[in-house]
Amino acid sequence: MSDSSLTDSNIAVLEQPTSRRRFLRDASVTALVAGVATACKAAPAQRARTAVATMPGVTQAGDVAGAAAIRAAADAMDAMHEARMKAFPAKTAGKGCQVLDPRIEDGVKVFELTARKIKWETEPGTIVDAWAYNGQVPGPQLRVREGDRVRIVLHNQLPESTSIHFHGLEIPNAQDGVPFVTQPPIKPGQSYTYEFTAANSGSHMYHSHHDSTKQVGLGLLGAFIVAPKQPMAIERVDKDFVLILNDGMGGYTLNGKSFPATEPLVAKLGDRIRIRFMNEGTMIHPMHLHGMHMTIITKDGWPLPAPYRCDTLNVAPGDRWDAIIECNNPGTWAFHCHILPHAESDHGMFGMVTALVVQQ
Ligand SMILES: [Cu+2]
Repeated sequence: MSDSSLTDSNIAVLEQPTSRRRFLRDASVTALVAGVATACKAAPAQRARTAVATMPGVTQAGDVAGAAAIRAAADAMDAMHEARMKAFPAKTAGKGCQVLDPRIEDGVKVFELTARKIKWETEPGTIVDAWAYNGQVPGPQLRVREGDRVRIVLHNQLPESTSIHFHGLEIPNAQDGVPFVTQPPIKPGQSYTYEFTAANSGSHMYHSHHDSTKQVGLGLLGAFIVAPKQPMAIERVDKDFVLILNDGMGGYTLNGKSFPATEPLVAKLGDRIRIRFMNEGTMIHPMHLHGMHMTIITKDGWPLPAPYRCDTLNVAPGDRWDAIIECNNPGTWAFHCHILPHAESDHGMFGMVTALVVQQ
């Protein structure tokens, strides 16, 4: 991770009195555990001299103890930040957004989805109640080609009725998945079949459209990607990543995980990569990439008349944006939501943070 983002965020945190008080309380506990307090006691005079030398205006002998305490607190905070950073990418149980291969029946691509309650680990030791398709948050990634006939069979093993809406797909009204508008709710224990032709290509989504604040927030969502018959030249990429943003009951997540359990995007120097941003949450998330720009080529699956460049992309709820990145700057680059409370606290980075790793 680059130091510049950490510095900016830390300053923001330090300027918040309530965070500062909470930090000092937590820091004292962490310092004891980490042995930082012991180290401070071992050389208080040295630490105080160093601190005083770097604090203009501190001239009284009585300030020395205060300076030592400030330095000890700073060390304790830095130790917490370092520990979270060094844990990345942390291992957790379960991986969402895995590509689900369809079975083919008379030329139709058939996907089976089972919705049920699961336990989901968002970061090491943080296990939340989730509602999931096929045991994954996000649900499995469905990939078809423009013009394909598609059948989705949903088995509802939830304690509530549900439905699936295919977000962005232009399909017959009866398949739109909205209870009491286009279909009855799918009751607990029932199965339901959707079938349509994938007419418009692009990065789309599927999610519950029943009690959806709760059901989508708990994890009933996924990517539905329709490859175009005639791709644009710029779409020919070395790697194709899906990044689903959510801010529901699992907290601030990228593909169902919070930093440091988020997955880094790894590319080789010279690679051209694609990132398909999808927001299944209820808040806007401006995703900011360090070190390189993004070229935005599609919105909601539709090619932009004039692709544009940016390093911060506002992704609103329901949005899909596709970005191309020419990976021409080697290193490990921070890549995070720039609403800072979604990305960093006084304890270090969390939530909507990952990295683009450009290997030489
Ligand atoms: Cu955010």
